[in-house]
Amino acid sequence: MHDIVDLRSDTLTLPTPEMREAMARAEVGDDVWGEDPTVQRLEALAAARLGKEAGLFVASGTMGNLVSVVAHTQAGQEVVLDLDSHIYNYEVAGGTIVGHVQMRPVKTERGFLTPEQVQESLRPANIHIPPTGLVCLENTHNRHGGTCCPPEDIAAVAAVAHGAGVPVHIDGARLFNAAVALKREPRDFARHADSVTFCLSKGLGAPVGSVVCGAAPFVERARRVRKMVGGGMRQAGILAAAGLVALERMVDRLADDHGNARTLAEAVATMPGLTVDLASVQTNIVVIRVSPGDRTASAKATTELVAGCAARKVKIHATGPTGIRCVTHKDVDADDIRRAVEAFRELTARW
Ligand code: TLP
Repeated sequence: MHDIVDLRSDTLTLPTPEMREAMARAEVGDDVWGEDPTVQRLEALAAARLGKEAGLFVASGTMGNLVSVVAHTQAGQEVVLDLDSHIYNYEVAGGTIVGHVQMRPVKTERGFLTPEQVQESLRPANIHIPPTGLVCLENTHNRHGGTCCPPEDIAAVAAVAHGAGVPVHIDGARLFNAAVALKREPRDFARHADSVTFCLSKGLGAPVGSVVCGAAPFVERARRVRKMVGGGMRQAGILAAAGLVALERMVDRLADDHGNARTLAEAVATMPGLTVDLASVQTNIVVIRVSPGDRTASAKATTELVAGCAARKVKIHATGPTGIRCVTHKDVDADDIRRAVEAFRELTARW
């Protein structure tokens, strides 16, 4: 039980005592000089978990995706990705600005490009047309409610891209949630992709950082791009030490977060004026539609719901005029979920 139930994001997780301890003791050096042993241990462990040759510790998921997009592509190429993807919507057009690539968003059913959609999006060789330089996937999918894409589906998409000589990047900010939910190894997902970014600072609880994994030459290019965007960090082992604890200790417990999300979703789905697509609740995200009346009434109800929850010390996030997202994580327990359900119940009782 916590004083405040914070369901706004799993990015709000606080480092564990073990992480703080590891940070205090971390052996460090200048990582730009290649002399930080703790960063090197984290990069090696991450690469091993994902079955890749090398890893690169970066400041954030956004930086991981940016350096990957830029390292894979050349200026003037096109990147095929889902319309609702984080890279397209929430990363401040970094790939376009830094890498000079054009984004080609494709509307998908559940956030995952199909092999047919990738096939249709590949550009023919023609003097007028930007060549396709990269396909990006997102797993789990944030805007679609934490849905998982199984390794077999990734393989099918990658086969089409690779057939045309186009690399595949996975924004796996929450890849470990997908692995735990589908009871598969992280490397099963990564195997079909040329690069994967995953975040240490979401459900895994580390204070800062993500890791990009891929083949050694790709990671070397990504390392140069990281330096270019100011991400060459010095005694970064202080941060990497927490990341090691995250990878070694915090993966299996993600199943608890998934159970809590399910409990919350099933309760909310029974409440008047609230809708949850229970099929999409596969990991730690619950996307709620608020529609007790017409659009204006629903938007007002959404604002009131967020404020009413806050007054009950339950923090939730409005993703749009009539959408709410709740994310479970290690700092939300079963009692907290009961309090959140109670708050929703009181606030919707008279709708
Ligand atoms: N997502 C954050 C916000 O930016 C929306 C959140 O609270 O969910 N890929 C995916 C799929 C993400 O969900 C996020 C963060 C990122 C990349 C970026 O990671 P950071 O925040 O470390 O730059």
